[in-house]
Amino acid sequence: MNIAEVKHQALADVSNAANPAELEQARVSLLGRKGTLTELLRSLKDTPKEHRPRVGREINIAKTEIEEAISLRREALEKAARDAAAHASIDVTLPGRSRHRGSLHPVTQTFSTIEEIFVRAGYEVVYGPEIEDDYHNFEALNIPKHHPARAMHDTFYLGDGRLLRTHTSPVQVRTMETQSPPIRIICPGRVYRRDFDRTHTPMFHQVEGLVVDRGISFADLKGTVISFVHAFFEREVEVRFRPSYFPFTEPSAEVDVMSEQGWSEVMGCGVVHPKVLSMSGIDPKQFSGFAFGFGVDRLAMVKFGVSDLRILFDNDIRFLRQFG
Ligand code: 2NL
Repeated sequence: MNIAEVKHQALADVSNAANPAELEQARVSLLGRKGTLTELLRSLKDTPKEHRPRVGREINIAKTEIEEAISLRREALEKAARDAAAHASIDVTLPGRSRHRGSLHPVTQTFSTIEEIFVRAGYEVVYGPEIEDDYHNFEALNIPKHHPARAMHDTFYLGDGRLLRTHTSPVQVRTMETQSPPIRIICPGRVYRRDFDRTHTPMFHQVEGLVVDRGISFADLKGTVISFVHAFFEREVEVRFRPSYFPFTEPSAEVDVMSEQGWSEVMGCGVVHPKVLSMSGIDPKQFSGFAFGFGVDRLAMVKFGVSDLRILFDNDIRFLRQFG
């Protein structure tokens, strides 16, 4: 066989090798000690002297080409073997592993729902400091020193006259001091009281609302509260108003809603006490207002049917994942 024929046959043998063993067999029979190409090189000594350099070069070029073809074929066969093995071990019918997406905390979700409802009704959302002074947390709300209502608030005092706000009312007081009616605001935020059991945590979340304008009455308050409760629970839950007492409103009421667990108290409210208006620079002869306040955590509990408030703050991922 001449060089061209040997090369042609060699390349055919290489590409016909169906697996690594066959390829190795082809390599040995071409390049091995008794291989076709080796024999060809050996026959060089019988070639006339003047042709040897050219023929030698041609044989070496053919050898290099064959070696490259073997190497490429080996890679292709090995890849095919790997793919086959992988395919055999992967069950494409298995369900995928689910990825847990993070989600907002139920209290954060509840804040958002509440804010949306009131913003849609034309209210402004106002935030204020969590560290307050005695005046804005108590005095301005008609709760003087030694008033029994102070004991109910279980205040955390910082020892320098400052305190952790027990409600977000001081934000509303500051708004009345700096703005003139009409005022329509809600004040969401963290508040603090020294209280800890199934239904109380020392830090909780509150939203208070305040409307001050000409001719505001208890009827406006009642309509607002009922509309809010229906929007929040996404159905026309039964609502009842019970007479109550707060130093900062007169008359005052507490609001209950009917739920799976029977009547649940969800908020307090009332017509702003004229003294509270005048202390913050609003003339009670020209203006009147209503206010309300509720615990966001408690409202979230009633809505989601949770019975122990403390689990909202345990950060147990198994609990939180249910609100994704
Ligand atoms: C409750 C009761 C209430 C208010 C909060 C308020 C604020 C100002 C003036 C008058 Cl600046 N009132 N807030 C009024 C009635 C009830 O909350 O039980 N909250 C958890």
